[in-house]
Amino acid sequence: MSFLDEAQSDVPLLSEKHSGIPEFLLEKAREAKAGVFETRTKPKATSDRRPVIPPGVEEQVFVTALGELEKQLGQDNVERNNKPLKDGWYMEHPNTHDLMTILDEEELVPSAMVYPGSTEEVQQVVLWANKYHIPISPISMGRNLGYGGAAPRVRGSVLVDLGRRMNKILDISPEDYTCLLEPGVSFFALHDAIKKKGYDHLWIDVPDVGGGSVIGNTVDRGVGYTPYGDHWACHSGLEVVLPTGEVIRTGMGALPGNNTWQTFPYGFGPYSDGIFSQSNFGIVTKMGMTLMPNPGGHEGFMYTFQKEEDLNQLIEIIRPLRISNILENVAQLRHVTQTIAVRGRPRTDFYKGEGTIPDSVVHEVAATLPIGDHTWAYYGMSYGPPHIRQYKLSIIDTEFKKVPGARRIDPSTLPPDEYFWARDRIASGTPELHELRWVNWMPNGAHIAFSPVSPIRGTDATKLFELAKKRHDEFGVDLFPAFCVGLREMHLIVELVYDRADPKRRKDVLDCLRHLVEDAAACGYGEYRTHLVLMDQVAGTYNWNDGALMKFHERLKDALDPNGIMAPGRCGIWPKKYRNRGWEMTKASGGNSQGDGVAPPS
Ligand code: EUG
Repeated sequence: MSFLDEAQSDVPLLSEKHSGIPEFLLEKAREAKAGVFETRTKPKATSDRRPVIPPGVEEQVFVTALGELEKQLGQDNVERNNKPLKDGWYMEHPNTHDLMTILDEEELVPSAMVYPGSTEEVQQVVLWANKYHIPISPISMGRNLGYGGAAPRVRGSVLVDLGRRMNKILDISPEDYTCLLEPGVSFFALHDAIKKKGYDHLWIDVPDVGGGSVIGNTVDRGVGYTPYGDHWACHSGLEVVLPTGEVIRTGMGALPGNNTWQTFPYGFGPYSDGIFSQSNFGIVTKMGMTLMPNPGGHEGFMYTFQKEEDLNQLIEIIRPLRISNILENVAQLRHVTQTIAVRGRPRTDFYKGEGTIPDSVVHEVAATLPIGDHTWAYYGMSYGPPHIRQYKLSIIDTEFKKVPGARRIDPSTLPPDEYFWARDRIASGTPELHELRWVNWMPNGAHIAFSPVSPIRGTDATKLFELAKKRHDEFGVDLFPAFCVGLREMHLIVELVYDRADPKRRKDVLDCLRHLVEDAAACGYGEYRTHLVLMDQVAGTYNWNDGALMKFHERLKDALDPNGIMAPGRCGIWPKKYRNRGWEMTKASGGNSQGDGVAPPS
């Protein structure tokens, strides 16, 4: 009936569990957890559920097949998904469904979860899937929250949870500044291991929340906030199990006896790595990652800007500074509404009305914050020893202050629990947990991201902001935009927060997202990454020359995965036997994720 037992159990530590929290963040995690359960009204699921069957497979065949896999992997490593769907929260997330569900939570559920313990066992799972024509869906750790979490796109797929048993750091090289990882290594775990080894000269790059898998985040082309923020660009070398069961190593990994797998990403011949990111062409079982040298000092800085319209001028100032590396990291430019929400209090503390929270209320609350009233807050980082930083920071100060009303916030005036310090740690390679606090804005808070890419131009920033604002007003969703500034482009991340226990609000938010994707595409903008339920639509916007790119992806899919077993539908790529059967999710399909069966094996 209640979730008191869930709420009262302690947060697992990294020393106890591969997905656990490092000691230094335990108190913060306990507070975050209390906040999450304080606003939870969604009844806890208690009853067992009807077992789910993969499409195109008979129940009896499926049961026999699972029995066979149990013999190979061991009984503890094969689980049927017929138990109650237990939501947990970020640190204790489920692999049975999408914790941040936007559809009915029974839509995107696996039929079973399996836990291979080695690359060989991943191969066995893949061969098994081919034998019985069972769709499988790999996850590293399942913390891709806001983009689908652990869920498979095809209901009834068998989830291959790699992280539980494949979570070793295989190598950290203090000479080459590289590491070699398995899928279950989180940013928390990698940071912890480097600290424990005393390698103070090595930095990692972390995203907003550090619980995710380094491999998972990188192959989904996630972003962090140091100069090494483009994770995909910073990886070197993959080991991949193909959909037919063979294993390959990419780049220098293909050369037996090499010592350059993690230092030279390309090897010889076609650069294959690309087809294993945001795809369903293979399961990455090992990945090399480059590490950043400790720059010998760092200094976080922050500026606020008063008016919404300042965006245009500010972005024009940022572009040349960023391209020339005076602004050195992937910084964030955040909107005041999210600044308020990231403090972790529910919206009802400030406003009890319907529709979006009024500007007057937002600014009244903002005026009481340590950083004062504003509309935009820029969080940046300068690296190097003091005299090097001073040179760059003085240029930045002169340029930013050209915006009327711009204010530099002196960090020494900010209390230790201020969000600024979380950004300060993230931009200097220390993982954090603070970000997810804005999920408490709504009861049973869930989030899903709209993530278009644009050049670093004032007109583009303004156009995307206005476009998002218009649709948010229409659907009554508070606007949480943050611009993450890469080297020549920006990822605008708009997080839509909703009550996941309220079907009406879920539908509103999904409708709003579908409009946003459509509106953006009409202006020539595309998303850099998206949620499972939006993948067909987003892939459909990348349709130059009569969909030539998707046709190419489908040819690769049919060649590499003739039985169509590997994560069907992921990133909009459907294997042959699913095509033309209504599996694509569009505006018209509403909340239904399932098509009309699959073609029989040929
Ligand atoms: C965030 C950042 C992302 C993303 C999703 C969420 C964090 C928002 C830069 O990429 O894809 C504050």
